[in-house]
Amino acid sequence: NKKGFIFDLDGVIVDTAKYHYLAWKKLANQLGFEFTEEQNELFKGVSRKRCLEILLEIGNREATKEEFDTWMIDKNVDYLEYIKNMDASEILPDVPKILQFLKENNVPIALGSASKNAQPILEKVGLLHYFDTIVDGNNVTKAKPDPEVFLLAAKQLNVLPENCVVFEDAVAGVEAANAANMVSIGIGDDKVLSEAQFNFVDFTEINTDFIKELLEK
Ligand code: G16
Ligand code: MG
Repeated sequence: NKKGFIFDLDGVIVDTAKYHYLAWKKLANQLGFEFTEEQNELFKGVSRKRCLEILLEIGNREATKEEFDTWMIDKNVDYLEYIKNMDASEILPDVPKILQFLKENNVPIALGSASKNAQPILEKVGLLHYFDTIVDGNNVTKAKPDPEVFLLAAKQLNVLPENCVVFEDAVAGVEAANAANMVSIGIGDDKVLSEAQFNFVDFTEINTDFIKELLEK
């Protein structure tokens, strides 16, 4: 039974959460309220539209349809400015080691991200060539915790969902992987990601023997 590996982007491959945070904070401040890093946790793995809805709830602000659309665009323009100069130095530790090991073992690899900016980011950091397919905010209609993004990735890899392994840093993403009947591996705080089947602080804690075991299961 052929295996497939699916990686989330933000918080797993690169730490773009800090740039998303800066862009949302700028918008919040323009609208006259504060937005904390703690509140930003709720935004991880969540679609841009849903993020703005939550932000407006936090600030107790109403928006017309027109304002809503404008603010989504404003946030993304700022975000793109923050990530403009991203390069390989922003890849999280030991991510290339795992990707390389999977490639050497001919394991198909997918990206499963909520972000509409996923492909240009992978290009900037020089990891695009590892991915056999990219499923992101441009291809899915239902956001995590809905399993759509991961099920579509499995389909495109031509691997059964139960033979897929997902790396995720967000609660919504771990829930999505579990709902897809995949092996969920939480990257980050195990108290936050308690629903994950396995948990590691980051990829430096994952050795290739562990990956081999997953491949042989
Ligand atoms: C990411 C981030 C979210 C962000 C979403 C949409 O998801 O974690 O904070 O809101 O993408 O991003 P964009 O505005 O670039 O389309 P993931 O699934 O990669 O962690
Ligand atoms: Mg993420």
